[in-house]
Amino acid sequence: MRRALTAGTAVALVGGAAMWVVSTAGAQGGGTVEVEGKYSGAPVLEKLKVNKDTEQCGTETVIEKVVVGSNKGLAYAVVSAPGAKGATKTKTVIDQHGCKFVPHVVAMPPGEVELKNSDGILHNIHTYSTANPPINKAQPKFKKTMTEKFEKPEIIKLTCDVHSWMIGWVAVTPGVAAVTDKDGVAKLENVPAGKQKIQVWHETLGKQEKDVDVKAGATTKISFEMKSK
Ligand SMILES: [Cu+2]
Repeated sequence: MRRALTAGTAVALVGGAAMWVVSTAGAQGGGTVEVEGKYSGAPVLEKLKVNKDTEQCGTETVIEKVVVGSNKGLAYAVVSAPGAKGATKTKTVIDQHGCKFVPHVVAMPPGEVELKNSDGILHNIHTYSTANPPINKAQPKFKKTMTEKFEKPEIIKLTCDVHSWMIGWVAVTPGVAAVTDKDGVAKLENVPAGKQKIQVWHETLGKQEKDVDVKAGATTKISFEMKSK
């Protein structure tokens, strides 16, 4: 009787191990979604004369509202797969450099963000948010880094009250997300195979949603086009 029980336990363990192997293979069995954003209109750039902190800020700046690259590629669009959970990412860093937020748009999982002040002048972090507590904090010239937390999914506008033209965006997304580069391309890695929704957001052009059928171990390409409002 005792022997039979032992044998039964061993079989169950082997069964458990086999299932574990299968589920690991499933987690790695995602695919890549390559998203290409297009905008057929002209870039929208607002030039401004600057008369303060000109040593760091320059005497003219550009507010980039719609940035269009080669082949009509739309830059700075946030692309995300809300159905792809458990995104891991290295620490998110936003620098204040040349009196601009660099990068202009970031996508990050809920958690910490490091705000750098490489200009070495007074900046001020002022966020506009509803799900996350708003931040309105001076970052004096001697404070090279500040760490803040955005724990709730939301698109947060970042401004500086010292330099009115400074605008940045932080897309806090629980799923896999990326920002389109200067040619309008963003890659979402490790998206689970099968039908997924892809959400697109642009600061002045709005939102779109696309369906994609993700193939394990392969790259699926999709595109979207945004129009001026
Ligand atoms: Cu500033």
